[in-house]
Amino acid sequence: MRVLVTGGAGFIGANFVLRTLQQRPDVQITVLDKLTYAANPATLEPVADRIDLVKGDIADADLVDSLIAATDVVVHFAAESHNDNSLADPSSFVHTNLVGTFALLEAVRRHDVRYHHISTDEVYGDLDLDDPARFTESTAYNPSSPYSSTKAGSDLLVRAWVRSFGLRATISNCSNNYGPYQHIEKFIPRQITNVLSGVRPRLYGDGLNVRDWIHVDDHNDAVWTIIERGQIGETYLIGADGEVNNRTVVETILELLDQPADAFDFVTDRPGHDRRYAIDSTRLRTELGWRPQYVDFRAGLSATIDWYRDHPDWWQPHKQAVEQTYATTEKVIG
Ligand code: NAD
Ligand code: TDX
Repeated sequence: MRVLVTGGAGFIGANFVLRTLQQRPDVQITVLDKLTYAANPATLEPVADRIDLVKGDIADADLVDSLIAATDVVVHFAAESHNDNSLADPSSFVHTNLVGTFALLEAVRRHDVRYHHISTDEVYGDLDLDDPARFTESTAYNPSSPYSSTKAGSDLLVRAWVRSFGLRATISNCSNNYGPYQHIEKFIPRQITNVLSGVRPRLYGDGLNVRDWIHVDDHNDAVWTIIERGQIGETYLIGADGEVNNRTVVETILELLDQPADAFDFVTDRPGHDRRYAIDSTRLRTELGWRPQYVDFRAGLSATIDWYRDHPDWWQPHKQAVEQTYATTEKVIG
């Protein structure tokens, strides 16, 4: 089977490539990645001779057409993925998440190729802390940020291409991922590498916002489950019942790194900050038989801390620039 992985040099895509090579040696992988600031080519260096890595933009219709003509399945991870960046400048989010997805869909349509679309639970907006509800496949779309609205738009393009043109596509909407190779602009690796650098972790607002954490390997196993057994035209929510508030995550990181649990700062809140995400993944579990392997968040977090501690060469060269960018908007408030 020939698989085209867009965004395969980013966090989730690279973990997908590495795990697929380990577990499915017969799969031939081509990665299409623009190698933006979010990519770290070092992640794929150890497998460079086992994959084709094409540097290019998913919105480049000619390039995308030629690659899709020679593949059996497209797994579309490529995106601008960080909410804070989308608030500072949304333009690349519209380009990649909307125009880029459009170029892929048109090529997939021309060549009748199987397509799996990676998306996020953020398309559903947020829930109150005391709301017993969780997101399901039938929750109405209500995105809050430029990032989540462009992801929502890309999902809707896929749904329309399925209905109008009979595209052989599936969609998955997953909750917050953690694990190795995640860019240090994101919450968990930012705080881990802060503590490892002698800097205090930073919580937005009151720190009580809830995210539903899932290990990246569980996400990627679910993606393969959907590619192999998912029903064409359908959407599956991926989540591992991992709801935790941000303050608890920071306190756990501090404790695991032998620091006082209160050695963090509160900083200015993110504008429009979604309060809580929560996924009900019953459909994926009952219809397709998927189960998460990482059911102990503290153990998964501990392993992730070990990974960052053991791989300073992967993240240290980028730490100062990431923190300088945050420093332009962030103020300590307590
Ligand atoms: P990431 O930012 O770590 O990686 C994105 C990759 O896409 C990078 O390698 C980047 O170079 C590439 N890219 C960006 N623009 C491109 C373009 N125009 N053409 C080609 N490549 C381009 O993101 P991630 O966290 O790995 O997220 C991957 C996917 O999963 C995204 O679609 C995201 O919306 C989705 N998702 C992420 C999470 C999460 O918690 N990180 C949760 C649910 C869904
Ligand atoms: O320094 C920080 N302090 C802080 O309190 C950072 C970077 C974040 N936060 C908060 C904001 C969120 O409540 O932590 C939570 C997680 O923040 P992010 O890592 O930026 O993730 P989020 O905005 O929830 O979006 C993530 O999950 C869904 C991914 O970045 C998206 O790509 C994915 O779709």
